[in-house]
Amino acid sequence: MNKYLSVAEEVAAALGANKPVIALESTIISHGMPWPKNLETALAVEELIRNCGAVPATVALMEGRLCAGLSRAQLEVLARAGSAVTKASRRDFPRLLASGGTGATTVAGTMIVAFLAGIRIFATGGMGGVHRGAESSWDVSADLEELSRTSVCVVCAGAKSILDLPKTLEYLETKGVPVIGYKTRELPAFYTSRSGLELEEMVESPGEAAALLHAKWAAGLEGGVVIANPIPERYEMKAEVIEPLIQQAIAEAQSRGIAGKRLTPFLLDKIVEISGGDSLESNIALVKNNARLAAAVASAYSGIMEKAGTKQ
Ligand code: PSU
Ligand code: MN
Repeated sequence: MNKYLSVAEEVAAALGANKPVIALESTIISHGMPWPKNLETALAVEELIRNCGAVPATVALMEGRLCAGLSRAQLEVLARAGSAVTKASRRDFPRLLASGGTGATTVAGTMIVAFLAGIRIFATGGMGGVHRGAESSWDVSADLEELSRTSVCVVCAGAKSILDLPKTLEYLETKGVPVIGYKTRELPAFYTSRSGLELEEMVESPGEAAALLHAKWAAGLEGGVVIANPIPERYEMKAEVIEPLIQQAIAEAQSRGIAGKRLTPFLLDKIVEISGGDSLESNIALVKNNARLAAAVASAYSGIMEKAGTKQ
């Protein structure tokens, strides 16, 4: 047992009984949405997962511990503190663990803790990727490296076009990460269901997705998988509406010299600010949509593992 790992009782019991468990990230709470919508959404997503017959495990580093499954009070600490909480990716873990610090985990950070805890399916909004202008800034999210090495499935709505989506797909291909469209052959672009970028793989059902995960990992092919689930049509934003806002946010980041780990949170914040509440409502809707799909995939995956007579 990893001495830094702390798995909530409910989560440990579910894993022990081979019941579906869904990991959730906390950067989306502290850095991705404003108070109090962030707490409301975190609680609503956990409840939705329970209603789907799975157990939620929100992940964070709390006082030097890698936590899978947070109490309401812990969720509230992360939500109230917002950007004052460290954004924790793989690079930041050692410092926080050694100093007893607290951090909100990114997609990469959440994958690490999920895997250590034995959780294979993780639901979020959007993943990190290759930033626009990466040819000079070299800004490539650690999420992509983590996907290449850690065997967790990330269910997301693709990636925001704050990123360079074609380069993000190229990078994932190089790293051997399957990107699977859920009922689509096109990479979804977070607020919009379509990006015009073709995907190599698609599945039509949660069972098909679970079978693919099982095949990959049972064959000894380590590493993550992305299930790209388009935002439901009624919550979609028009590309003509969101794209200029993204351009504006990127331009402001550039003129203020914002780079490194501060860039993504800055862009997320700016887009919410300049779009009024619209982008936030779309964001919340797609996270819930991903949680629902993740629960269905996790149930199917548990079924396969049960038949195979092994624990997840
Ligand atoms: N993209 C979003 N919402 C988010 C993030 C990205 O649409 O909340 C967060 C996730 O936690 C992701 C992180 O893992 O930002 C990526 O940050 P960076 O680009 O610095 O790697
Ligand atoms: Mn970066």
